[in-house]
Amino acid sequence: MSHKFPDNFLWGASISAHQTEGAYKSDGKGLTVQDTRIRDNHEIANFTVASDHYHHYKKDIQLLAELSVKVFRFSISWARIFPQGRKEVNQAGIDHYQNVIDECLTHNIKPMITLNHFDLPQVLEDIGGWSNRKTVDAFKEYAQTVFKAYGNKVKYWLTINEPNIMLLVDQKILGKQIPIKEKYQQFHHLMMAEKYAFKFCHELVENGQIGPVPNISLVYPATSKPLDNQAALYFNSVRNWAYLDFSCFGRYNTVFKDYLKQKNISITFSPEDETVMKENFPDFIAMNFYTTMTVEKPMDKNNMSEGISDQQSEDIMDWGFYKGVTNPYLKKNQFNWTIDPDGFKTTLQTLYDRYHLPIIITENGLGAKDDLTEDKKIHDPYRIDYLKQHLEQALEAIEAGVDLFGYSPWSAIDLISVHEGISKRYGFIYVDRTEKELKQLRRYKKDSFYWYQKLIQTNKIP
Ligand code: BGP
Repeated sequence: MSHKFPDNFLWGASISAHQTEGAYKSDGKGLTVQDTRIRDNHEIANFTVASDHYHHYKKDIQLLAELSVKVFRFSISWARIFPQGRKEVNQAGIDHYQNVIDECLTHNIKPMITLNHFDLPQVLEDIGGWSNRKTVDAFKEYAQTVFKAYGNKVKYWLTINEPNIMLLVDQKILGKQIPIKEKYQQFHHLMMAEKYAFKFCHELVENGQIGPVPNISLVYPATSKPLDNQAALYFNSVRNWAYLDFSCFGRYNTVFKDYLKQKNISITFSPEDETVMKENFPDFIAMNFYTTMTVEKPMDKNNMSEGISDQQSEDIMDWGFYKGVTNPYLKKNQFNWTIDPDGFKTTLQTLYDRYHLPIIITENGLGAKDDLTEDKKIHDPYRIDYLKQHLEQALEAIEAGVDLFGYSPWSAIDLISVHEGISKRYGFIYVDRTEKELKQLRRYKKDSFYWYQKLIQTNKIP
């Protein structure tokens, strides 16, 4: 075996709009739930400035071209296109992404666009957000508009980033607790919105390809006790498979349905749902992967609640079903997320054998506190190490038969972490966000930039 990645492998790098763009009120943009989210308002962590990618996009794409990436995953801010969520299109918003796409194409980089990444327009949130079926109608209008505007230039599309995490696991992302009765209905509305995205992409974009974007963390049982295995089955079904089974098979799995039944929750379907969900399917799966999780069957109701607090942490608690525990066999990063490259291979194999669809990794990476040295260097061997270990496993998965056609890690440039602001960085490109730099936000290439560049150019892990 050559231990090289396939010749046409899509190497990429990823970002999202609200974590990088800034310019939160510029050129007619409406506010989003991320702009209004209550959080530490310190300038350095501020999403309203972020990495000011809105004004630096040319420079950033030029750097990505130097990195040699073949694909750039970014999201469109819905509120730039429709400041009121629907109806009146903001031409400046359309033009902005047209320019970003053209800049990518000039450098021979394929754009891969996420329709929505955690930033619902605030006006829609004000009418109940995803609880209100009208938000699905607004999304349909938005998706059609975007496909019509850019479909002649963009082949790869992603639907809505991580509905499984945003609604079922980690409410910190939205900065608020959604009442339990509403959360599963919201989830269903998101699932239906995605089905319409599949439908419109296939109708409006010639040769267009579209995929769901789950965050998958495979769940292990803490011991070989049958009840711990059952806990893992339930958490796997709720966290990982509820979303993808609906996308790829057009139904919720029985374990998820039983989970809802035991919680006395029912989901309301609209008359057209049955047809739309069974007729529209993805072309590939875009998977975000950071870690794996370990659970046991909870036996003590003390301190147990329905809510789950942090996406990857151990403090998952769901009485009657599962409880997160430390996995003694895995190391952790500075922010307490476990590191599990072997689990990455297992996840890829599990995913491929379950859905039989091509897979591209659209997020994987290490969040860390990076230091800019006096001579403007960033030495990040820990990031290189993380990426290397995961890519070795990705290569093994490919050699074992998994149809993995690309890898687009998180993140292209430094951005504002959802949970930790700018103190947690992921990028290959450092963004100087010290107070005195807030106007310039200068970019510097990290050691990992040169490492990844070499990897892409040789198709081989250095
Ligand atoms: C994913 C999100 C990203 C990203 C990442 C890391 O779930 O899609 O937007 O931020 O998690 O999370 P964090 O920023 O909290 O480190």
